[in-house]
Amino acid sequence: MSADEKTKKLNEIALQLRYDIVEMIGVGNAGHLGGSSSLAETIAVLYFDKMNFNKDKLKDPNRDRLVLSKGHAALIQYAALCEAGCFPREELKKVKTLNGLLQGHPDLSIPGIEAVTGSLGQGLSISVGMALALRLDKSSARVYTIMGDGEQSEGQLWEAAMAAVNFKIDNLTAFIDFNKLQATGPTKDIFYIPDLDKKWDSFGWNVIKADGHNVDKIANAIEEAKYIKGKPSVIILDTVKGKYFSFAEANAAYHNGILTEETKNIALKDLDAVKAGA
Ligand SMILES: Cc1ncc(C[n+]2csc(CCOP(=O)(O)OP(=O)(O)O)c2C)c(N)n1
Repeated sequence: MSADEKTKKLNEIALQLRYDIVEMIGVGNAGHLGGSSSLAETIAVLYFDKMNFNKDKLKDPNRDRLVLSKGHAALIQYAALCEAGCFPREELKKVKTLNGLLQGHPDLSIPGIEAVTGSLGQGLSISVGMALALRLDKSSARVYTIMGDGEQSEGQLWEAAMAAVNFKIDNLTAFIDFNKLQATGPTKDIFYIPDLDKKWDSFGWNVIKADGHNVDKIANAIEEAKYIKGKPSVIILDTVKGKYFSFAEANAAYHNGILTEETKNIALKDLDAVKAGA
């Protein structure tokens, strides 16, 4: 496959993941549209290009692990696991129902999920433990962790950040979904952490910045991180919360907003327009 074909394919997958998110939320239900769609390109690149991930080898000791520390954005991970064939499509219609496989936050009962998350701040600690264990096993597998920018106010995360540097962990790549919003408004108005890049740098991490909606830039950043030895890397993704949904872009109301018949139709039209322009 040529580089251009790969870019096109990954953009198509990212778009499909957004269609899946809309399908999962449905009408009359709340769902994390904003923080899921800001990650569509990153999740597409990880599962469908960069990670050693095979739906038929979910317990392979050498598989790469993805820990979604911002577990409330589970819909984007469910969409990718579904597109990869980990469970039937019918499950998408049963999200958050009593008999459904897919619950509001990632759970180990779901094929392909590596960690239970949702209580913000914990994913990096889990990932540091995983990365250390893989190193002890002399495995070539990598651990990927996705955090939110609002999540950066969680203290446990900084403890894990220091531990990762102390243990010279270089089989771990973290991401920050820098979409500038959290649940109820702008991150800077709720808990302002200026110079996120300098903070991570001062903690001893290799810091990379990337356009979080450009699949090539994301892929390059992931590749660059792989070759940094003796310390972990963090990729700060410049993203838009609610990307491609006209009513939800940069709108905190759609952190976990309800879709009506009308907004669902607008959402589908927005995605159709992206598809037509692609
Ligand atoms: C420990 C903890 N405190 C509070 C919450 C409730 N909560 C869920 S999402 C969220 C906002 C997270 O913001 P951010 O990390 O920026 O996520 P994004 O905007 O990318 O969805 C909060 C406070 C939680 N899940 N865990």
